[in-house]
Amino acid sequence: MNEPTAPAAPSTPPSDAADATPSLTRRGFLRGAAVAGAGLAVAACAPAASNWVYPAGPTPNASGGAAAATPAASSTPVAASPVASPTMNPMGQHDAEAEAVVKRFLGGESETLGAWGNETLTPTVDGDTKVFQLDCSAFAWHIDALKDPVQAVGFNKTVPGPLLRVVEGDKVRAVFRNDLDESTGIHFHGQEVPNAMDGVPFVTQPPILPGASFTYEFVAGPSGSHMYHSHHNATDQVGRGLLGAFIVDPADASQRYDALYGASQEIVWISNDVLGGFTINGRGFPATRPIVAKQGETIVVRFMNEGVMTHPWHLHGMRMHIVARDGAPLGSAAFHCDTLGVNPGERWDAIIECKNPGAWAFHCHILPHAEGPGGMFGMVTALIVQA
Ligand SMILES: [Cu+2]
Repeated sequence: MNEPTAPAAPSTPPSDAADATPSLTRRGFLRGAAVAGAGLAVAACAPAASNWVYPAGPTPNASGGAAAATPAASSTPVAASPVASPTMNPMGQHDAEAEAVVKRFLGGESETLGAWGNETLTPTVDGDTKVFQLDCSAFAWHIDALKDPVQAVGFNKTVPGPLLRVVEGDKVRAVFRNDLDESTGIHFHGQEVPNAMDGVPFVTQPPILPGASFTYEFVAGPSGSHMYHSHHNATDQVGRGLLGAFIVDPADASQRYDALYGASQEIVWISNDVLGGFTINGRGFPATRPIVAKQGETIVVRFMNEGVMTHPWHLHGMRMHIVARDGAPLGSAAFHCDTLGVNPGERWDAIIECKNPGAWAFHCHILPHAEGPGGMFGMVTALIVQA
């Protein structure tokens, strides 16, 4: 199976965004998508042929602040014909801001911010054991190109941390060095580890003090989508980014998603709702990465929730086939949906047949997590299906 769509991550910081050289592949995709950009805006901002419009000029919420979108209470919502006519009000500030943020997204902002998380970390091999070296540290992290960076803590200086990938039954050794100014402890969420390897300070181990290291050793299993994260001062540490994906492929290759469903692309999708607001893989719209697929391609999305809130993920244009929860195949209980609630700590695997061409909004349907008076933000991306 192919790795996630990640192109080579440019290291250009946002201040040099104008000189950035985004992935040509992805930029090419996005240029193609720009043709469908109006479609995205329509899909995401429905009702496009609205029965209300903002008046021209600034609105009380035009700054895109946290105030809830209350179009009904805006000064003079105008009941307009659903059929456009020359007498309709011109686009207002809301429209202009919504359009501008979509243009930033389609212009490839996601590739101007430097490294992305979820890059697969290749282990070294010691005899029959796969060895991962991880460093916990604090660093500045950009949620998007315009906001000031946030002070993150994370593994190997990305949020999420590197993707750790092994095969069921592998012997795993993960060495965590703590370069934070506070202690930590690391838990492999979803793995049936020996108790001493469970990573909860004062329950199974002393905290990993600043400057110290701790080595976790276990046999990988069960298979599926799992996570690793801090289990010490976790509201703050996980909230600020000390988290990552731990994927255990089934030992029986016939049970992997490429073999079972013909999935040719895999997206790891880790949500968080503390560091810098509402994020997917450490970034908020319009700096989230689009998923780009060919028409007819089948992809798998591994949803993981490292935040403190439930997020119902909604895909426009196509249904998702939900085939596993917390790493466990659902078998005959697999189901189809277009909106999937993912609770904190849960992982759900979705197979998507990309059969409907276009640029499709893909977002959390708790609307204050995704769209406001300044347009879309936070937990929004798009599935771009190229015909
Ligand atoms: Cu949400």
